[in-house]
Amino acid sequence: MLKKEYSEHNYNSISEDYSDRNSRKYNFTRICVILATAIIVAVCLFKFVNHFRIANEEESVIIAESNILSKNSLYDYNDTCAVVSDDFKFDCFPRGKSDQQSCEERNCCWAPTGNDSDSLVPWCYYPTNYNNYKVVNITQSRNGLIAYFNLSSETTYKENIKLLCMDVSYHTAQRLRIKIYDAENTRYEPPYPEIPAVHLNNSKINEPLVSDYGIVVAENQLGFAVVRKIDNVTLFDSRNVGGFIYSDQFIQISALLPTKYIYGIGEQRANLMLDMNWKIHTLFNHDSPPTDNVNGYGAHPFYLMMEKSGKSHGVFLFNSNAMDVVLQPAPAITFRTIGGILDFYYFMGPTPADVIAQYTEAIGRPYLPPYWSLGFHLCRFGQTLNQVIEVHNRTINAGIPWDTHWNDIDYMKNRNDFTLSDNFSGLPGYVEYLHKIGMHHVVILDPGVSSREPKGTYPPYDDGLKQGIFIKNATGLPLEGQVWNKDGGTVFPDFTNPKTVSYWIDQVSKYHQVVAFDGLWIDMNEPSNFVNGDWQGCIFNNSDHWENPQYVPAIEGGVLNYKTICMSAKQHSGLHYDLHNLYGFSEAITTQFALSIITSMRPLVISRSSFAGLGHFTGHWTGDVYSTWDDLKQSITDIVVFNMFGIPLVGADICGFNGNTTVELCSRWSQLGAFYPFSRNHNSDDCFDQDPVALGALVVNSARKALTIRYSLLPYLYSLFWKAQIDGETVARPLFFEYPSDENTYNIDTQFLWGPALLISPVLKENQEEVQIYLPNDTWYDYYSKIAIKSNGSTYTVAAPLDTIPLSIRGGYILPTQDPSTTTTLSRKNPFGLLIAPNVSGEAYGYLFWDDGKSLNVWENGMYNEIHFKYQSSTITAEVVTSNYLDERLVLQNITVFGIQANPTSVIVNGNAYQNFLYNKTEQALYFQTLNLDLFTVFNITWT
Ligand code: MIG
Repeated sequence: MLKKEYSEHNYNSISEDYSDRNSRKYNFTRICVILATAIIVAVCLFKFVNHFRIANEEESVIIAESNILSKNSLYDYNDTCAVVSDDFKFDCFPRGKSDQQSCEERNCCWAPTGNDSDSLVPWCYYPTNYNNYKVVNITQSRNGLIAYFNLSSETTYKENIKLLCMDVSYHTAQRLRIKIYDAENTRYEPPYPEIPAVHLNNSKINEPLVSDYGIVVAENQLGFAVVRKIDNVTLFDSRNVGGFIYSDQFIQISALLPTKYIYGIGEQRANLMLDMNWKIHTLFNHDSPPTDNVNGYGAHPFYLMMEKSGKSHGVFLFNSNAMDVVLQPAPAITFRTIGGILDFYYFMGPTPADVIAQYTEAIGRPYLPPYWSLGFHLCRFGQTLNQVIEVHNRTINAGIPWDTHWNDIDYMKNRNDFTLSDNFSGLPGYVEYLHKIGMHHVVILDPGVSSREPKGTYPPYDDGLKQGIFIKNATGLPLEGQVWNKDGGTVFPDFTNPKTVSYWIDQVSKYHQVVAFDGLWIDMNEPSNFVNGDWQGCIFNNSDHWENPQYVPAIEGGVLNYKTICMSAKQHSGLHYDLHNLYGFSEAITTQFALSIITSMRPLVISRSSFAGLGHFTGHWTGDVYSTWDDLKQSITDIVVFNMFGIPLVGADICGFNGNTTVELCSRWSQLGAFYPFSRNHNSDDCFDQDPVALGALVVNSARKALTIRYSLLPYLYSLFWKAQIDGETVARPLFFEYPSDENTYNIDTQFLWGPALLISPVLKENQEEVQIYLPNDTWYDYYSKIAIKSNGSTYTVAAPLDTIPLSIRGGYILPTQDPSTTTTLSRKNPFGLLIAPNVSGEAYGYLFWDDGKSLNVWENGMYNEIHFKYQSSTITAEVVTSNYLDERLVLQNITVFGIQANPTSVIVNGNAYQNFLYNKTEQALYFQTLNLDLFTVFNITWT
């Protein structure tokens, strides 16, 4: 039989890794392995009935065993329960208090360990043979294989799905999709992001499938494993671990993992390298200041894992329902979701950068932000227009580089969207002035629209009602909650409804005629609600089914509609129960689209709530962080993790949002914040002012110094955003992305990189004027002193005066720069420069992407320039790869070359002798300051 041939072929190539694990922990009877090298047989027959009938005796015995467990036979207990060591116990009673009886009623093992409060090990856990499905009928399909899971015993969870189809498809050589769904009934699947199904080959019969992964499934067993073929490492092994359950409102799958080096799974305040010690990450979008163990604003069921070999892979569960993701020391992971289907994507890397590129290829590459949005932003909640203008003047007078002034809900009348309060009547004039001096303006929008204004006075409500675009309750009327709107009622546009697109464009564009904002800040879009559910409660048919299902993930408040709208509310694309985690994402897509239509420019949109794929449309800020040293440090992890989530345009509120800052904290935060990809100082309404000038000379100096460096490096930063858009690279990244074989870097959460080359090592503690930094094996140059450190992977102490943030440049790279100015509008007119940092072989490479910084679709239209730079054998050359954006002359004026041991005797620029260079012996740096070269023309600079 064809099937068998595959099995045998593949068994050989992957058997080693799991067979020894099997002999230790699992009792496999037969292993049937399916993988690559396949002939395509596109038949998927529903032979399950047959298979069910011919189930062999051995199988029946296993089922019987698990049933008699509840009778607590000692033999069975030893065999299937006692053998499970603590770290491998998968929780069979994740909610409520279990005891022996209730545990054994679930056919699970009961073993109290320690006392209730200090032991995290589950007392009630699955036996090794917990097997309520059997895999049957594995067949090859055109791009992978199909198998069926047959329900063999009911669980305590209601409505177990009788027959599941597992559809394994080989998308690319590095992307594998495993979709497990109800074979007989349609279930909810998220409408976005739309993941393009690319396929490995167009499959000529007999053509081997070349892929980095293998998939292991076995007839009459449960689960599957994903294997990295090249070294036979099992990356995700769900075979016979935990309790695989697939019921209507409780879907659970567990898997053993190869290491504990796991990153991602957000949004939640957590360590960079996640804690495997029985940690639960709950993904259910929620308005709460980032707090340990509390579900955050966004949902990203994605993780990246480093393997022992330094290789890396990623896993994405494409599911938008509320879920718990549990990490335990085995190491193992459990996904527990209350709806939708299991739809896994595996990304094989092998580098962490590759994993993210493969992930964003699936969920959508990051969008290219407008150039001005990479400048500094200033904002606060709780200010009058007069105060806004005061802050404006003092910041300008202090010479702080700055591009965008923001306004919070203060500008609104009665805190209603698309209105202007009387004391902000001067706002349109102020925005006009900002534009005149080359600055920009962003306003906040909440998704909720006031529902209790007098009829005919508030078009956003009247129009929306007429167009029927608000989220509805069971009676078909708009669900009414309460957010900021002073008049006591709020309704929520349903952004999954196509009609809402024109509604939103209409409202935003009318308002744009009043205040000519350049970007939108979308807040409260979890969606947040000050009442639970609806003013009237969630009085819907069968309401418990949705509001209070059998299993509720470990969310704050304990009730799904806590501080949000009813789960039973109706949206165009389904029930809010399923769509909740997509609300902010759907608003972000619509808002981005509306602004592009209205302004015909690349918009800036910053969203608080997010889901996988948001970065294709907007940026994100990390919400209401506290003005504490702890949250200052946490922001580094948050920024690099959101880069892994494909949202590189991300930042935390500089100096902290909640609570008053201190001068020193705000000084250090201004330094670090100058290196957030999205750099904005923002503050709460109940705090004293924290714009740099308000806090005095130290903060002003710190902000000015760090932001001046930022502005000079913007061409480098912008080029990184180009690479993110084109190739899915991260912009801000942790050290291990660049040094995946250096285990020392795996847990460094106090330093991060811009691209491959700029290392940022901020001070994160009070009263410190030096900082310990880790420098991986490479040549590094101190940004200020230019002194080289040839590190073999060690920790160094570097000076960090109160107004200075330590920065290092990595040998081997060329960074494009531009003389800084007080706005990007001005700095974009300045001459360019290059910082050249040679590696041990005296070489360096770099590139510049440049366009007008604001048009839509520049990449698609090819309206940009791409220039590559090379330094080798004391010669600098440029290669113009693309030069379609010719509106501005780009002048290269300054070059600084680090690590030059001796003063050159002669320098030749484009064939002519050049005298005007400067050599600094202490710095070992060579300077050119008056090159006046055209960047579009190939040049050559060489010296001896
Ligand atoms: O309930 O608009 O996270 O940045 O200043 C608070 C007022 C509403 C929360 C946002 C914060 C913003 C604030 N908003």
